Amino acid sequence: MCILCAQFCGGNFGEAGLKILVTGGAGFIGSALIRYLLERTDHDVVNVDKLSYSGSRATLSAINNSPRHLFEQQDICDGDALERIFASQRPDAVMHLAAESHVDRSIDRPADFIQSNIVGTYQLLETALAYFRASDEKARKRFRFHHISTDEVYGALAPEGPAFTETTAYAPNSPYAASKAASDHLVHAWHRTYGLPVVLSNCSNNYGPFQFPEKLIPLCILKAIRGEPIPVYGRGENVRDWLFVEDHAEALYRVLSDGRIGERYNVGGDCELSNLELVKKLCAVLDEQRPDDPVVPHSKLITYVTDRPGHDFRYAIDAGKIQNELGWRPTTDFEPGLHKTVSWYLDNLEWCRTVTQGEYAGERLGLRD
Ligand code: NAD
Ligand code: TDX
Repeated sequence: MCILCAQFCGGNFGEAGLKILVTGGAGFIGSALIRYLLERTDHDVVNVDKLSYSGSRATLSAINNSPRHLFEQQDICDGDALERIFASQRPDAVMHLAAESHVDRSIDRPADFIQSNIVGTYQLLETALAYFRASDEKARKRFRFHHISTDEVYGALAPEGPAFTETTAYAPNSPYAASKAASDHLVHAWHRTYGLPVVLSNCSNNYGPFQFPEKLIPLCILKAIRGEPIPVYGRGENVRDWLFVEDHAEALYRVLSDGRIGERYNVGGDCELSNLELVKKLCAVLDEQRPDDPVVPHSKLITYVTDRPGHDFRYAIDAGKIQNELGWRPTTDFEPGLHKTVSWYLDNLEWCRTVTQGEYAGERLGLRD
């Protein structure tokens, strides 16, 4: 029984006060994971993030004052820097989230995705393996490398096709998905070939606080409150499976704690919505919370725009394995999760302004003041 988190996992990762190296902890999901680790466990966190356009000190502000959180601004492609961090911090586990994460951007600038997602994962694996091999037996037994990935590696589903399982063949379509698929394969190979103790998870679309406003939900919120067109690609018929980010953070910790070495776990919200359904729900929440906006009802702003090239029609996750093996289930239903998310953005417009002032963000999204 895990003495630390018995109520959550009953697991075997489990000594108190371990040190977890999280990559990408200044981003959306990484920062939610760190908040979870600091609030719900007593592990220490070393956060390695290069602060790309989507990672921000403003996102870290909620966690930076914890003595259990150490921030290292570093690029995971820098092997020397990683070696120094592993040697000085001696982590008990790695949770690897650092990545370029936006599909549209991968279509415009794929090189960054090859570099961070593939080369960066390779560097991290090499550093972790050298560190693992040089560790004593007790540390090696405990060590885990958890690679955080996406459902997009499985490609697109037909409208009525069965949801993705852990044995669905990889068929990535966008440069982003291809780079994540490549990184998943590297992680698997480092386990099979070199014996690195890895676990993998592949999750569906996350939503919640601190998501960079290039992604559908925060982008639509910011456009809608300004009375600007809400861009819906194609006819809005594409389907995504939505999961509240705090549920993902808990799933990640369960996989780290209790997941079987070498296994992958699909994580999803069992909440399939077409983009148009989702945007209409979002507009209805905004109508309640912002009745005095320039254009109300906000749904009047929905505008069909040119589709994303190679746009995957549908994603859906079969989360049976993580539910049955690890007892994880999402706890936040979509409607309350969406209300929470909208309220957070409306209360944190200053954060939105800060993170969209960067080189890429404001111009491409049309969100600069
Ligand atoms: P994000 O873009 O919000 O955050 C990514 C973070 O990684 C940023 O803080 C960025 O600065 C950092 N980063 C990028 N390249 C780096 C590098 N070379 N070195 C160090 N740091 C670097 O992304 P997110 O939505 O939080 O996604 C986190 C992870 O989860 C990604 O691996 C993504 O593929 C995966 N994922 C995301 C979703 C989703 O819906 N957002 C779903 C499933 C899986
Ligand atoms: O302006 C928009 N209009 C629109 O119709 C944007 C930004 C998106 N869309 C559509 C495209 C998708 O079908 O909405 C859907 C969601 O788009 P994104 O928020 O860009 O997410 P998606 O492409 O599905 O990928 C996300 O989920 C899986 C994350 O960005 C990935 O990192 C994650 O792996």
